[in-house]
Amino acid sequence: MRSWSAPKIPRLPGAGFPLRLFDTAAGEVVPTRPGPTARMYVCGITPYDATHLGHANTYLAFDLIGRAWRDAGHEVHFTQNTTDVDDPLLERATQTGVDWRELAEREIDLFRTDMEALRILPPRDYVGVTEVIGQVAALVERLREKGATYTLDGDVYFDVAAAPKFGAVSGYSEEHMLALSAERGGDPARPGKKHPLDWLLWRAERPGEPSWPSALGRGRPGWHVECTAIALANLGPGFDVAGGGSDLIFPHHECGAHEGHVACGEWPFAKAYVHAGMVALDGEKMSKSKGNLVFVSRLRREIDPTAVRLALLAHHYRADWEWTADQGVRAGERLARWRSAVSAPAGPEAEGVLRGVRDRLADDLDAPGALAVVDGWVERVLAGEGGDPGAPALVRDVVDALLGVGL
Ligand code: 5CA
Ligand code: ZN
Repeated sequence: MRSWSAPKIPRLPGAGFPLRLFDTAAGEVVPTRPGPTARMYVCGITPYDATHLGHANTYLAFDLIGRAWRDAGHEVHFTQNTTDVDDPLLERATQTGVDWRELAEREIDLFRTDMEALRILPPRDYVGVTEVIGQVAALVERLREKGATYTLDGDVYFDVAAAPKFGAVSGYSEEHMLALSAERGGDPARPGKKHPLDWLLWRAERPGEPSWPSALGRGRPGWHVECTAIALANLGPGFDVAGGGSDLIFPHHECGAHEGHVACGEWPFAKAYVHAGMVALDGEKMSKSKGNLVFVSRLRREIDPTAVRLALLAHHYRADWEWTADQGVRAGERLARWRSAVSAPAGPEAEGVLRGVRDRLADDLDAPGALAVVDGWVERVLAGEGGDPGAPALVRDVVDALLGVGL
């Protein structure tokens, strides 16, 4: 699938610090140790509605990771899927009388435009599940050959008993897992399953639903296995970061990790599982199913998209927080101050800004700390301090390359 276009990234003097990130599986901040090419998989949208601020917040977190790795001298191989066939998409298409393919195409297009407006670095591989059904089915086959699956009325399930490390990613209790499974697309109560936490790998054809031929019979992929297959095909096992919002910790990333483990015999499937916090509106997590959404496409007509990005950066990526309109106003004011300061003929030396922003981002993406470093320099310029005629241009480049904020 076509990705979106990449913003230009200015080159900065020297190199950034090694990046440390909070790994959900480890339960602590750990150093990332990528090779010359850092490999990252980030779960993409289910395209049945427009991009909201929660999505934007999540994709911004992984954009910062890509920028920090690049700055530290790595190439970045970034892969993202689109869940372009799944129950919520099909349900929405039926409700609105639109063909599911048309709905997906329209929302993916809007997503690309939103990502470009927010200067999110594009994935190298942007893969729609419907483009790789054969790959997904082949992975399910492989899991079947390993004895990790069983069939129930034509549907193929992963047998959780075949995953010796189940729970290692989320660390959740079985009770909590059962509750989340029911809430997030699983079917713990389905009669005939060996264990309530067994998950669907291949859904046999149902009347009126799209399906594809495969060695497993006609049908379509279950959710988790699509990401495992796409990550494996593009990045291989043992990649550096698997990521998404914290609502993907369980079951999505937990299940995917064990599919990868059983299929490849390698653990961990991803070296770090990184999760962004949830953005809320009116006291509840923003979600397409609840409808309490602030769409990026609408917001960026009201305020400068660069201010939208700054408003998101003002929160730590792991925090859960609630959107309020005044945050957009404050971000707009900050943007105006920054723009005014980098337009000054000179400013106090900016090496410290470069070092400070690098330092804050390397420490588990402390974007609010990085903004404070820039604010400090900006306030001095606006108070009339000069000195170095090269400083404003350097700050402009630092903010652009590392924070993705174009001044
Ligand atoms: N297609 C699957 C992943 S394979 C999916 O979860 N799609 S989604 O459209 O529901 O979400 C896309 C990404 O945005 C996921 O990483 C999800 O964790 C994140 N996300 C969804 N809602 C929010 C929210 N309110 N705040 C922050 N991130 C969110
Ligand atoms: Zn995914």
